[in-house]
Amino acid sequence: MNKKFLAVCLSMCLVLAIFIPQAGATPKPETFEKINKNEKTSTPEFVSGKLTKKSNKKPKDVLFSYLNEKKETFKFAESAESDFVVIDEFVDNLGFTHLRLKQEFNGIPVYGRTFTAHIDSSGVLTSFSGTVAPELDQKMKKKKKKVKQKKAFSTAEKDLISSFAEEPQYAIDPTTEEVIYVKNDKSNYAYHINFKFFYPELGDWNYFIDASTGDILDKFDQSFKVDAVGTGTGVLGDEKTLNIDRQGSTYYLQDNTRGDGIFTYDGENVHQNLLYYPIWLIQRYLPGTAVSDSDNIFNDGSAVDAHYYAGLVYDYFLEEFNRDSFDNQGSAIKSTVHFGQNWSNAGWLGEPLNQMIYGDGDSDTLPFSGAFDVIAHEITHAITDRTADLIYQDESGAINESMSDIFGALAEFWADLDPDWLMGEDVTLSSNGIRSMADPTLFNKPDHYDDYLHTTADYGGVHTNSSIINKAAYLLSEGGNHSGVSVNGIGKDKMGDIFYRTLTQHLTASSTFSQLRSAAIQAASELYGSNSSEVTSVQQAFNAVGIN
Ligand SMILES: [Ca+2]
Ligand SMILES: [Ca+2]
Ligand SMILES: [Ca+2]
Ligand SMILES: [Ca+2]
Ligand SMILES: [Zn+2]
Repeated sequence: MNKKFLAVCLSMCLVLAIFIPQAGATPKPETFEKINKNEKTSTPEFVSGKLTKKSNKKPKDVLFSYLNEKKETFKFAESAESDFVVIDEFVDNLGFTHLRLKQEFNGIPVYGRTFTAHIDSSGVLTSFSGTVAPELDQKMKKKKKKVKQKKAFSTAEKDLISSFAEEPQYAIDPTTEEVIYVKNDKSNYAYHINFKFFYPELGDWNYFIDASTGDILDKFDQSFKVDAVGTGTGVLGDEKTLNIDRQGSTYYLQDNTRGDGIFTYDGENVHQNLLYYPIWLIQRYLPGTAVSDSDNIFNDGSAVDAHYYAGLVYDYFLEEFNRDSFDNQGSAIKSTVHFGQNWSNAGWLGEPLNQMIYGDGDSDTLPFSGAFDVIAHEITHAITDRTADLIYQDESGAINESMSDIFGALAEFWADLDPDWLMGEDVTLSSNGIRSMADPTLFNKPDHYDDYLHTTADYGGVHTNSSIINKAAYLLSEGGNHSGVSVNGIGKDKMGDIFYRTLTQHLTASSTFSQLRSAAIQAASELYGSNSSEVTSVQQAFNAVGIN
């Protein structure tokens, strides 16, 4: 990949640009791996990096030969071919093959042990996630299945019925499956019996009956009410309900209700200026550790807000524009909080990372994920990446920035979270924001094309000149007089529809301000008719900021 890797920040980044190192620059290893280990089994639970060399082999074969080479590390029983079964495979629009697998032992599924692997278009394995149930060949050696399925079922059902005042009415027939059940370092042949019911209350009970002794090994309810929702306290001290994921007795900031999920990680302040480093090194530290909690009450405010607000931004684009995540294909939204040290910024990291980063702020600022408009701003960068893909420099870069401010503000109005036309006001204590769309001059930004800042800093002043477009968008929505031009406001919904259509249908990588004007007029014509008052308002708004 020789494409420029770009960190797009909320305000001017600390770095100018990050390039994949060329030959002769920082030596780049042919392969490297970053392993997160499971504390109990000391086997890997998430491995990422450049795990294999380039290859023409099938993705599944690439993975299996990697696993077979690492058998001692992963501690599976026999061979990748006999212990792992591919249950899903697809290629995404970037050419990555996604494999989903499950673990088996002698043809019996190991409960809950599923895995994902990503293989890039050059046949390099880039990640393998999931924890292998280790050493089953040893652990299962002396175990015998002695209990009949019918007996196991009645043990489970008796226990279930005795725990409710009234007998549960099954929503569908209970299911029974033979599994290997692994818990606390113990592995057993078991019957997994599942009961789903709505009466006398919502239930989705799983029983695991030991196939050797007939005892209940474990039972738990995984209906929505129990394990999918937690609570947390945000940056500003407000309490929020969170979509979470429970794995055993640990709760994770993983929202399974939106697209392919929303995942929030802790960057653990590992490095002051990680963005200075080459991409392969950054990848060793990102996305970080999944944020978890033992009692499902999350107290890390920056993680709580990053998680909650990312979900709300997902809802905004789905509800308003029928857009399913930033790529409109439901891609997972990942955020890393506690990025850097005293970093007063936030950013979207493009290919190949595709994730957000949030700093903790400094003495003048709060953790940046505490601002909903900031999160909407960053996710809009991801949408721009997948649509107009505006080059992050000069006029196209300023349009890129402005689109993020526009949808950052519109999302804040949509969510009705103390909305305004300011950006970042909730986390910037002393300045009450970093930009104003209503009056850019409050923050020394231009509100007319005559005042366009010509500079080489900040990719050509993208965070400055964006305010010219911001002002036009504000005027289009709210109306008003500016530089002697009167604009009839059309409201936030129509302004948003016009800019969304402009961004996703008409702008291109190198669009200029003038081309943006034409594109917005085109979008408004398509939406409301070429002689509509909306088209007239678009013309007025751009006239008012001097863009012809
Ligand atoms: Ca807690
Ligand atoms: Ca891009
Ligand atoms: Ca606000
Ligand atoms: Ca705001
Ligand atoms: Zn930005």
